Parts: sequence; C-alpha cells; structure tokens
Amino acid sequence: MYSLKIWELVFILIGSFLLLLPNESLSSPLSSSDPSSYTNFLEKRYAEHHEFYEYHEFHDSNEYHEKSYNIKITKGPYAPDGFKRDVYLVNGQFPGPPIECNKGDVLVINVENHLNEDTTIHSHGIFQRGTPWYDGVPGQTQGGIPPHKKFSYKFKVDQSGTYWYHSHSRAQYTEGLLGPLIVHDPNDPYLHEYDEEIIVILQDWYHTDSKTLLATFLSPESEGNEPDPDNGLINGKNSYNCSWAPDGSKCNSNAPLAKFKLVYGKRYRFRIINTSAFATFIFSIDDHPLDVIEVEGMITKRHTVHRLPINIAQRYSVIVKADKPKKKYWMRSEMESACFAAPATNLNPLIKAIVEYEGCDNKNPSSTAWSDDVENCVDLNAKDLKPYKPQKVPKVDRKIEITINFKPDENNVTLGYINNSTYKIDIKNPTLYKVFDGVKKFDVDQNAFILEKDGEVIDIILKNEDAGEHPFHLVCVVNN
Ligand SMILES: [Cu+2]
Repeated sequence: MYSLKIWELVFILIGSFLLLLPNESLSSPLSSSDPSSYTNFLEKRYAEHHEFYEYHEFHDSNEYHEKSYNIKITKGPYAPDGFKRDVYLVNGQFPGPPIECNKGDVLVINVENHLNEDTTIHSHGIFQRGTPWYDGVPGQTQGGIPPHKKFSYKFKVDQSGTYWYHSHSRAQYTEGLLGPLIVHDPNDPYLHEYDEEIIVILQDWYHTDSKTLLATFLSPESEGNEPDPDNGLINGKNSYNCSWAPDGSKCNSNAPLAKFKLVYGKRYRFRIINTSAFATFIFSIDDHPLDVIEVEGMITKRHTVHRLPINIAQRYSVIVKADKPKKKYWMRSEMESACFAAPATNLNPLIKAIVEYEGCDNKNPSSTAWSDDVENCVDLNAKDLKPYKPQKVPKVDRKIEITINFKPDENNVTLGYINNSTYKIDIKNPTLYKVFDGVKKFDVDQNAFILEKDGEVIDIILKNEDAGEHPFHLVCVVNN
C-alpha cells in the first residue's frame, strides 16, 4: 500500500505487465528525414501546454548541474553465458553502462536508435515530476522512437538511490536493453560508512528471442504460463551446460563468471538490481552478511540479512565488510524456480559469481552457502525495513482499490486485468497527448484513474488474486 501526494487531475498506473502488452505494431508516429524532428515535435507539443505544467526550462546551467549521456542502441550477436544469440547492446555493451548523477542534477539521456524497430527508454523509479513526457512509456507518454531517429530525455532528478533504465518497448529489455541508473546524494547518511560502490545486475536469460516467446505466451497454448528462462546472469555473465543447447547452436561451456575484487578492510556498498523478465532471486555472498541500507531510493535503518530475496525490478543497497580471510568466495543468485508454474528443465537455478580478495591465491572458491531459511517466493518482510528518517503518514483523502488477476479472453489467450479491464495500448495517440487535447474521459481499456482535487492524498490498495507475486510500480504522474 502506498500513500501518494498528487497535485492535480490525472494519473496513470501501469503494472509490470510488459510481457502482457498486445504485440501490436509500434509503427512510427512520424516519418521525417530530419533525425531531430521527432524530439522537436514533442518539445513543441509540450511547450504549447505550458499552462498545464510547471515546465522545466533547463537551459540556465547556473541553476542546475547538467549531466549528459549519449546512448547508442544496436543489436548484434553476443554470448553472455557462452550461448550465442542476438542481443540488444547499449554503446556496444551488455548490459548497458551505468548512468550516474547527483541528486538535484538535470539528467540528459540522448538516445540514438540504430535498430530497425521502435524503442523508448524508461528511467525506472524516477518520478518525472514536471516532465511526465520523459517517462519513456510508449502509448502513455510518447510514441516509440522510430528506427534511425534520435530522442533526448531531459529531467530533473530530485531523489537519490539505485534505479535502472530500460527499454519500455515490447520485451526489448529482456534481451539486454537496460542498464543501472544511480543517483548519488552528497548528504547520504551512510556516505561515511562505506568506501566503495559495486553495482550488481541480476537477470534471467532466455536463449530464444523475445518476439518468439511473446507470440507463444500470447497464444492459447501457453495457458498463461510464462516461458521459463534458460539461465540467469550476474553483470551479464554466467556459464551454461551446452549439452542442453539445441543442435546447431553456437555454444561454449566455459564462459567466464563475473568477478568482484575486494580489498581487505574496506567496506562496500553493493547496489543490487533485479532486471529480470520473470524470475525472483535470492542473493547472497558466502560468509559475508549483508546490511540493507536502501530499498528503491528509500534509505533504511541497517537491517542485516544473509540471504536477500529480490523480485523483478526491485533494488537494494547493502553494506558488506571485507573482513574475512583473504580468499575467494561465491556470490550466489538463486533463481526461485519453485515459483514457476511449469517445472523448468535444463535449467541450473544457481547463478554464481566470484568475490575475490586482493592478494589471494588463484584457487577456486570453496566457500559454503548460508543455511538460513528464506521462505520461497515471498518478498523480504517489509516490517523489517524501517525508513532512516521516520515519516508521518498523511491523512488519506481517497482510496483506490486495484484488483489484479489473469484470465483467458474470448480467444482463450490469458491476459492480465486491472479491475477486470485489460489495458490496450494506443501507440499512435498516447495518453499524455490525449490529456494535452483536453480529453477528460478515457476508455475503460485505458485503465486511467482521474483525480479531481488538487493535493489529494491517495491510498492505492492492490489486491493480487493471482497465485504469483506481482511487483507494481508507478510509472508516471501526469498533472493537467
Ligand atoms: Cu521499469
């Protein structure tokens, strides 16, 4: 349950139903030979609607520190776990490079789409207050960035913590179109309690391309069961038993694991991000307790765990002390395959990486896993997590109940439903454009909730009627 302060009229909620979006063509909303015209078109539309928005003019660099990143999106062959297939690359890297800034900065992400299909970049967890059009959700806040066009996202970051950026077009992120987004806070209360930072990206990994998987999933034959992953990765690496690979595939069973180097005596802030399509993991480092200090941008009181469950799109910061004998240890990311509807075959659910102390010998790790019991398929108990600074819960003006379930439609294809309505993407006329055009009533299949009063405090009550866990996230808040 979340309490949200929302200034004005309309806000839109979308769950993590990326895999359930109809596989509609995301054809370009504009065709033009000028690569910048698409960005200009949106800028112009936003500028026309100044009266609705506290439109941020970021051009005065004295007022804001601007941090710019250029990201070039391509597709090419790569073998993260030794199995070669086509993946999405960000600046030629898999997963994408980190984007980092300080709290209060204006972040500029210049995207060059070198694909033969549309894409968008969503900054996951960033509130986009005053700049909802830069949320990067096709059909909600923009059309897709057409092939071979550029688009710039520009927004002020008034929050801190561990986030990630990813494509919000179809299932591109499940094939590598993602990277970490880290917002540093010069006033972080834990700043002096660690020496260095390490980013850990966890993800499930499929050897079949997502268009094929999505087509199978959105057919009656799947009966709504999600495809099981073939593997999992830590920072884009793992090995794979190639005897499981189909005949004729290019596969090397000796792909290297990810390595993390520690210096004895130092304290590390590990920022752990689960960028999976489907899998929950239990994260641990043998012999090294994890002190949770941040949950998705919220600084918490220290809470020590040995095994950390992390669901899709969740992020945690943990402090780890390098105070154990100088050798190598296993980092473990245990895929919770017990939560899958259909049992996974040919899957090694234990994904490993190597944590090694500087100056240790070359022997492989011989460490043993923590034996603490962690309940399967259940999130970390929220009661154990206390905000660093206690916060007062505001008085609630209105409650919105959202019931989530999954059921077959008239074609016997299982879809996700919010209050019995399945969302239908309108890629050519995104919700935000409709708001610009003065639309006040939305079709039922838009799952829009209209708030009438300025400054309303809303309780959103999520009721999950499905057997599986479903993390939710607030994509954007639109004020009209
Ligand atoms: Cu996201």
